Amino acid sequence: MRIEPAVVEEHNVLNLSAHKDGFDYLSNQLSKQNINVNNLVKKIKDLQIAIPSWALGSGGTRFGRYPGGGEPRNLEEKIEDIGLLHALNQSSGAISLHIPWDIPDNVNNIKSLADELNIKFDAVNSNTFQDQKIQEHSYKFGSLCHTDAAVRKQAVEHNVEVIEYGVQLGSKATTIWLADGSSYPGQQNFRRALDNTRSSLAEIYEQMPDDWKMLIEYKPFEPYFYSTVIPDWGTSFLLASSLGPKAYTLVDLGHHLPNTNIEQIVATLMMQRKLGGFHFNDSKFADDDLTVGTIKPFQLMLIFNELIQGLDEENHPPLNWMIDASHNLKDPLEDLLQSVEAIKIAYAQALIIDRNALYVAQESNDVVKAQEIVQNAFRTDVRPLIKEARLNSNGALEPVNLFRRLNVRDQLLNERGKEVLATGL
Ligand code: PSV
Ligand code: MN
Repeated sequence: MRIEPAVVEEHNVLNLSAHKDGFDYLSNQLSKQNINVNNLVKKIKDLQIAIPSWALGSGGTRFGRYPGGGEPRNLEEKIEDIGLLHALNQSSGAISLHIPWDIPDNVNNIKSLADELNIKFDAVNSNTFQDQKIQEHSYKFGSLCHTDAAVRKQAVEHNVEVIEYGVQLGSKATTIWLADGSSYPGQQNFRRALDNTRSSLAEIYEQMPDDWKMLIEYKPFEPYFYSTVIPDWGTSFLLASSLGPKAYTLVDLGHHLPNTNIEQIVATLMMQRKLGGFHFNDSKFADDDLTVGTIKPFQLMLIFNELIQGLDEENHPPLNWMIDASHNLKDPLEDLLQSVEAIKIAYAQALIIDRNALYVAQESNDVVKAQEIVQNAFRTDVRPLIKEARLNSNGALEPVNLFRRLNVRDQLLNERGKEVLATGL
């Protein structure tokens, strides 16, 4: 199924006057604060968020899964689903593949389908957290960190293969998340596990093209419960620094212990020019993979505040932005539309922070003023800016409404059936 531009245009005509009222009011308010609204809208419009191939199907917990049906059955259909999102919001113009779930049968066909739908290939992801049917050695006790050199070799070769698929498709980055760790005290020697991981990563790094980035994800728990080999940003930063300029740390919002100050981690990594990418989601307890911005929207804005400063002030290399969420209760496509919207809202709120005034308040230790400045931005309803940015790029003013009015899920159910389970978690 495809959504034609004329359908989006017709929807926009119907919603235009309501939007204009809100937008004119907000523009007026922002102009009084000396904010250039056109620049703001352009920045919001330019932010593209990659969609992971594994977020298009229903997620589950270890207790069960309740698929809604109509899920993509193969890579082509995953790209088509992202094409639907992109047609609606014009902000989801990239897919992130997970190998081996998404090995392309025919690279040229996949590339031309993606081109047709204006979709690029974001970072490619390796998978050494599951055993595949045809693989010789098991990852039960780790992959790049394994005590056995043969297992490490197999995992290195898999990662190199992932990069090769990425090169064929035009990706420029690989994301490595390792499940490696231990569940019981004494099970693993921390230092040897980290050292093995470092040398395995170095072998992968050597085979990566010069214009590529390696994004190293960290996570303090799960699937193992006592330790993980790369538990935190410090360990990821240590590895990225020892590997070289093409290696960076990747921050996944769900990969922190409760109450971690993620915005401060972002600031530090950006100071070191070592932040490589972002996985957006939200959480109440752990790696809940909830829709980004639902539980902690203020924190999301504060993170964007640091990201904007880092990108402006440190002249930091561009980041890979991606949603990494799971949809247990909602329609995955609707959830992804909400996610992109939430990211853009936080971005816009951070963009309207009066940075000069904040600097003065911080330097003079005016705590109340500094708090007022960030909270004023957070309490501004910036949604008309997001809609205006979508309108300017021929996206839909109300993407979720249009998705529902077009009965997209029913059509996908008719095409693909009810029983399909997309690959993923
Ligand atoms: C692990 O929890 C993770 O965040 C990594 O990014 C994986 O690649 C992804 O989820 C899906 O498995
Ligand atoms: Mn992730």
